[in-house]
Amino acid sequence: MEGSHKTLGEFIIDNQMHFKYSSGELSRLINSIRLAAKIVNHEVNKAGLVDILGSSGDTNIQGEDQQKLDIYAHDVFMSALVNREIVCGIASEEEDEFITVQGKHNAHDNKYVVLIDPLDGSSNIDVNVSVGTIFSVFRRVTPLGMPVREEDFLQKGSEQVAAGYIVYGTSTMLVYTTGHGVNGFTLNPAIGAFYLSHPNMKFPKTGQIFSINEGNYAHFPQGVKDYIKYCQAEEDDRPYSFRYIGSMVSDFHRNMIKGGIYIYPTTTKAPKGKLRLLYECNPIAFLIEQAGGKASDGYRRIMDIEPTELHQRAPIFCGSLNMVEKAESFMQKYP
Ligand code: AHM
Ligand code: MG
Repeated sequence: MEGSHKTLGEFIIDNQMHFKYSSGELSRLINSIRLAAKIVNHEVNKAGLVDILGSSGDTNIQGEDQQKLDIYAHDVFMSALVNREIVCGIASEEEDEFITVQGKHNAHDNKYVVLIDPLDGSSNIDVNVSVGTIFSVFRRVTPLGMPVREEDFLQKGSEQVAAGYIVYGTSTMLVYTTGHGVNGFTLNPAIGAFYLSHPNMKFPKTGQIFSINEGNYAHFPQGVKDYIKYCQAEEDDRPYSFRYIGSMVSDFHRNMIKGGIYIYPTTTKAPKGKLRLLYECNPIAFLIEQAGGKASDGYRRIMDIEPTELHQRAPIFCGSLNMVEKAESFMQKYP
């Protein structure tokens, strides 16, 4: 396969010239994420052994409770990012407030903010289903030399300079973009290196998979109900296959490779949607657009939404361009 001998480390160096402000910092930031991903991967892969390791006196952090893996992942990503003096602030789905990172000599002169969902879909861990990490990177908008402020984080998705995810699946993959296409790297666990396995990933323009928690059907807006009926109808290339893992990164990853749509709409119980705009929707939207797909809230581009709070939620329709446009056409009948 093309590029299969190239490691992520080599790829980052080769592509550094693409970065708008090419001082090497964004490369180092991606490198920090790569390192943290390997550490988290190691723990996630041992999740089923918690009791066994615990009884043999292993002091590993998850000894007490598997679910705490999301806190563990949060801590690993935090320290990987904080210790390298690249980012000036981090916001995590696991914490109410963003944290400020000071930089060398307390100078507040680091340029990037990172928003991260350290372990998305963590309710799947105890049943051995894939989980993921999602991250989003912006340049700060406040001047260097002062502590970051909320406005550095509350930027529209279109301002992202990088975004990506790690899927801890049958193999572990890191997929990311810096605005020059999407590339996927698969971890070779024997030697601990990520190899370029999926160069220049492209979302199929159309597909035959729809992913939505249909158990919530009664609570969906009419446009979504109508679209589901459309997917199920016996006509043209339909009915489509229904696939829903309940772990967004995995559902998204499958759809990007095979072609499909993932929807988490508003519901009467979650009138603003469930997924977080800054930690989940924006980074996924950036990847999708870079891969030729589409991400919207049913009416407008996800990356054009002006955020007003860190943990803001948004409905999302994302995936193959033609499928998202079709779903939007159903939504737009009910403005
Ligand atoms: P989390 O951030 O609490 O893990 O929730 C996000 C997850 C997504 O990965 C997944 O697609 C969705 O929640 C599933 O929600 P539901 O169980 O309501 O279908
Ligand atoms: Mg999440």
